[in-house]
Amino acid sequence: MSNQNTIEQLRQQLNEYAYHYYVLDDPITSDSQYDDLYKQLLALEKQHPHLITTDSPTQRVADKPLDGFKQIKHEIPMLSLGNVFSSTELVEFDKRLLDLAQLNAIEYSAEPKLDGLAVSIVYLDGKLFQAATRGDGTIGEDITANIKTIKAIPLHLRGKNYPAKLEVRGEVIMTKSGFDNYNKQAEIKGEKTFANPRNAAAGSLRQLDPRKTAKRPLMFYAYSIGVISDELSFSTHIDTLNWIKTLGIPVNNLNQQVIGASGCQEFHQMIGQLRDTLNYDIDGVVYKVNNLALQKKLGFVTKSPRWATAHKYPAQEATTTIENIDVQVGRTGSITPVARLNPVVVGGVTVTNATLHNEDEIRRKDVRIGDTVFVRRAGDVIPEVVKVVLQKRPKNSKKFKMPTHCPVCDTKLHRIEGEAVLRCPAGLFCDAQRKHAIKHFASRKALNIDGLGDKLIDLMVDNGLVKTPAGLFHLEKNELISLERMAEKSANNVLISIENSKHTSFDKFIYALGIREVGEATALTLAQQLKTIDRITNATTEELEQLPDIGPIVAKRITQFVQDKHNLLVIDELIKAGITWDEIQTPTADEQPLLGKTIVLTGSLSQYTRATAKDKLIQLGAKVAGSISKNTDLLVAGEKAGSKLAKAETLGVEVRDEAWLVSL
Ligand code: 5U1
Repeated sequence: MSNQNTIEQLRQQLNEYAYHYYVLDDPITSDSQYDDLYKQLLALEKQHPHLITTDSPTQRVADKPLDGFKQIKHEIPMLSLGNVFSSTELVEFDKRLLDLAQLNAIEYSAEPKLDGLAVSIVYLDGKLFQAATRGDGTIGEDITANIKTIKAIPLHLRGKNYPAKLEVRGEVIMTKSGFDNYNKQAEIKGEKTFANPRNAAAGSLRQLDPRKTAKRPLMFYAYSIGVISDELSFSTHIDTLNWIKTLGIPVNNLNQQVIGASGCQEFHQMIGQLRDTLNYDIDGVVYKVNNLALQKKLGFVTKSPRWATAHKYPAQEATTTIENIDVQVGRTGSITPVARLNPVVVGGVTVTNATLHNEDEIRRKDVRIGDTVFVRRAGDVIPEVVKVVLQKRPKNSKKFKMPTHCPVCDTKLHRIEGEAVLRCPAGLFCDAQRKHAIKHFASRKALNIDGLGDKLIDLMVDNGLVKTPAGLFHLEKNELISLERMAEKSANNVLISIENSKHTSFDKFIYALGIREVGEATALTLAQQLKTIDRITNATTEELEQLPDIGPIVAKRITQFVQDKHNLLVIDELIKAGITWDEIQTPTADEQPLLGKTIVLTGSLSQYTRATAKDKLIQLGAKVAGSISKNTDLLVAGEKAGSKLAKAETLGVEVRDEAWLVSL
């Protein structure tokens, strides 16, 4: 084969791999195989520089920084979108269009609205010619050199059926995982970090040196076309997007065709539930009239199309000021610094406190009292301080110093080597830990003591009625009635609930003890494998490590817990107080269809968090491993599965999807 043919074949192969990876979301090669081919191509092009073409995969990164960004006028203005913020406004939007179109129902393309940067990319004769930011909608900046570094964007369109000129519009984003990695690395190198993935994507595209942009984990999803030289042969927007995909350009795979306001509302809800599990930020969804002729008929209002609207979600991030910083004592004595904030609405909820995690984090982010900060609240996660707005730091900002003694019991705090957190070692003799331990013991997944809420537990501990979980079983009615706002009937109900909780299951009892790192799944393993409390309290770390899914850290936590004689005393008192459980049954093969199987999880899952999926697999009898090896029986691959999937395929490991896990 001639050098030219080899080079062309290598390019084709690399483009095909990229298409499967970025567009079809279905990789067919491993990263290392891709890299090998890339190196072969690079070497051949070096030997034969006259054969280099501008659309070769090796030509993504220009080797010189730009002097500045040229301005580019968009041939067709890049419009913005109108907004609806509620289902009432959505119904009004739909009704307005129904009236104008004289129809009974309208079909929409419903799409996630990515929180990135809108860009326009022009292809001439299939070759990426020019890319620009949206700018003010009429004039944007020439970011061609930077856009070319994004591997998801083809330098040459796929196939042969593309128009002479095609402008594709869409959003450049930075993935959440890429953003976290980028910020971590930037901190290590003492470089500028970004407040959120959107700012990171924007900052990356406004880089004058494309070699720097090339190192940023950027992604692109197309959502419409602009200028096109040929007449479109499609009658719907969704068909147009599907065609864009065949040209090798990524299109979001969550886009859906829906009917009417109710279909839009369902989509809004469904994407809202997925929001936290997605690897990119979204700030809403977009509804677009699907029929292109109807779009044309409906036309525009000033700067936005009448036929489309965005339906926003509450923002997950806001800025506010730090009024003070103090510390909280956790269930296991961990000391967490907490920022007391000027109240601010984040994700639809008023936030007054945000975690600062630990002393290292405060130092790393250089957070001070008086600072203006970005606060983020996503899903069930505790609000956290993400970044300081240094430009707004007041002159009198105050550094925070971690306490040396527990703010609740005054015991000297410890920092265990290798751990980031400070701890109060006083255990159940610290009132804060007492309260947490009793709350955990009574919680739904533990002994599930109805009517024993956090406030009541605080009152009981503050009034000296209970000191350990075992104390609950010695409570007297008159003691309860003596508490603030506790009537006789409520006191009776609480005592009945406590009595009813005495009979439980062994795994729930173990979970209720609140051993660090022992969640429900580990508690179940301990119960099923060791069967008696004595075997658990006498087990060595080596014995524990032999059990399915118990690693050295968990094993150490368990032995540390039982080495503390106060904990053994509490277990003893609980049993003496009358706590019982049925003998634990060894699960049947039917209940544990995955018994003995080693399973690896990869990619992002939409229905479960990774932790829940792991728990479910363990409950089904599987051992969950972190990496693929020849001993892996099965890989459960979610969305965007990458190198683990490729490795599994190379090793011939069976691969299943999330639906399979759900069906089990
Ligand atoms: N998914 C999507 N995002 N987004 C943003 N589609 C979409 N369309 C847009 C914008 C600004 O604008 C056109 C409908 C005008």
